[in-house]
Order: sequence, then structure tokens, then C-alpha cells
Amino acid sequence: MSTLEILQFPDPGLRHRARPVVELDTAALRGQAQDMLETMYSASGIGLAAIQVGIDKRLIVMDISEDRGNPVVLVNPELLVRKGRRSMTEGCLSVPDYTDTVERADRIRYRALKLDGSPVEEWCDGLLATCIQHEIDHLDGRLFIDRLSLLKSRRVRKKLEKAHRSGVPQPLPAGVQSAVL
Ligand code: GNR
Ligand code: NI
Repeated sequence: MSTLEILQFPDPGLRHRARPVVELDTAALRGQAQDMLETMYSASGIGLAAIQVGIDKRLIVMDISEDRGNPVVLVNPELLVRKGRRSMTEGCLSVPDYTDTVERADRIRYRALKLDGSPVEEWCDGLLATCIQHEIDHLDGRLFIDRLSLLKSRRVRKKLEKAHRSGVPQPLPAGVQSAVL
């Protein structure tokens, strides 16, 4: 197992659509999922998309439990239905030192595969629904700051680009966590 480097905005590697996983139930895929979980836990995140660690696959890991003992791995996740709207404070391990309120669907039905290739399809809501939508966005090259108002999104992108150029330190994962809890 090893922790992986998390790409930071404005890395262009965060801006493409990740490719579907075609080979399930392989040692390689399990190994990548394990490394992603280790990376997510060590950064105190509640989710991580493969694209954030430079892996071009539609693969996400999550753990929204309080004791950090409930790892979830989803392969090729898809939103099937969105219901209602809800605003939540979000942060992102790829967006240093910034949190903001994002409006998303409140309740979703999603479909995905488990590591062994077996299908999952279910409704969820609350933090899990927010997290799945945030991670699927990553797989489509989208970040939560793209979902702010146009004016705000532009202002935030400029500010973060400037901070990036001047070599400001990496995100404090605890900041992201406090946005969650
Ligand atoms: O750790 C994270 N917290 C979080 C809080 C609110 C909404 C979404 C998230 S996901 C984020 C980890 C991350 O960047 N996943 O891509
Ligand atoms: Ni993120």
C-alpha cells in the first residue's frame, strides 16, 4: 500500500473525462482502490476520485462514517435520478484552502459496480448523496468551484491560480474536514 500525490487545481489533469473501467476483479484495480483509500484517510477526506491521483479510471472511494471505518469503493458510478435541491458546504482535496456552499440534488439514485464486478443500485441522501455527486463531477473533469455563481467562480479561480503561482502551501486537509463536520 502507498499514498499517492493528490493533483491540485489548476492542474490540467483534473480537467478531463475519466475512462470507464473495463476489467473488474483484478489485483491491479484492488491495489489502486487500496492506495486511494490510504491516500483519502491520510488526507482526512471523505471521498477521492481516481482522477485526483492521476489514475484515468472511473473509480471513486469514500468514507463518510464518523469512525472512519466504513470504506466504500465504487466503479463506473452513474447518477440515475436526482430529486430536490440542498445547499451544503463543500471542500476538495484538490482545491487548496477554499470551502463554499454548493447546491446539488438532495436525494439521488445511483448505479455502480463493486470491485468484484457485482452491481449496486440504490437511493441515498444527505452527505453521501453530496459526496457521490462531487466525486462523479471529478470523473467528468468538473470541480465544486465550477458550480458557484459565474461571478464567484471566476473570482475564486483567479485567486486560487494566483496563490498557486506564488507557491502558497498545500491544502490543510483539516480545513476540508471541518467543512464537513
Ligand atoms: O473531504 C471532502 N469533503 C467534502 C465535503 C463536502 C462535500 C464534498 C466533499 S469531498 C472532499 C474530498 C474530495 O475532494 N473528494 O473529491
Ligand atoms: Ni474533490
